[in-house]
Amino acid sequence: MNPLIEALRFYFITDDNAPEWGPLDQVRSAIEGGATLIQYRNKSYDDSFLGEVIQIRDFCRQKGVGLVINDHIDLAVQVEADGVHLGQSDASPALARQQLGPAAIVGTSVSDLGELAATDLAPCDYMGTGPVFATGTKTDAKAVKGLTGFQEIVKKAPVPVVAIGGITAENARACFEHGAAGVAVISYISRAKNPLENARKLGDVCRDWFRSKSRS
Ligand code: 3NM
Repeated sequence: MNPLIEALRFYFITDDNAPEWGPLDQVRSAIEGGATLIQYRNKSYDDSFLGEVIQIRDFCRQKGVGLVINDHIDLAVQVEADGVHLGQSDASPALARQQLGPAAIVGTSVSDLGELAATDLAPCDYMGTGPVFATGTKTDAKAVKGLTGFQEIVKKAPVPVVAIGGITAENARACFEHGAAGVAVISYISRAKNPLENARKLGDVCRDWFRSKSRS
C-alpha cells in the first residue's frame, strides 16, 4: 500500500491548550497507541516553542512516524519536518510544494463543496475535511457536516480525505465506512484522563479496519 495512505489512517494533531498534557506527552501517548502521522499545531507559535518542536521531531523520527507542521512552512523547513498542513487562509499548497520539494507531505483543509471547487489540490497529497462531528477544539470550525455531508465531499475529492472534528474510537469506523482515508484527532487524546488508553482504543479501530480492507 502507498506509504502516505498508510500514514493517514490515525493522524494525531497536537493541542497547545490541553490542561493536563503538553504536546510532547500527547505525541508519546498517541504514537504508543498506534498513531501513524503527527501534526504539530500551535496557533500561538513563536520561536520559544522551537525546542518543543525539535523534541517532538526527534521522538517521531525515533519511532519512524512522520511529522507535519501546521501553518508554518518556514518552521517545517527549519526542523526538516516531513511536511505541512495548511488552512484556507494560510500560504498556498503550491508555495509549500515549491519550498519543501516533491517528497514532502502537503495537506490542506477543505470544509465544504464550495471550498473544494475553489482549492487547487494539485500540489496536495491529501485534504482534511470537517467538522464531521461537533468539536470544542476549533473555535472557528464550520457547521457540523455529519457522515453524509462528509461522504459527499469524499466522492468529489481528487485526493484522499481525512475526517476531522469530534473523532473518537466509537465513531472512527463509521468515518472509514463513509470513505475516509484516515481520521485526525485532537481532544480524544490530548484532553483524555488517560491519553494512552484512548490512543490504544483508536489505534485498534484503525488497525482492524485496514486489516479487514486488506483481506477483502
Ligand atoms: N479542524 P477534536 S475541526 C483542527 O473542521 C480542526 O477543519 C477542523 O479537534 C475542521 O478532535 C478541528 O478535538 C478540531 O474535535 C478537531
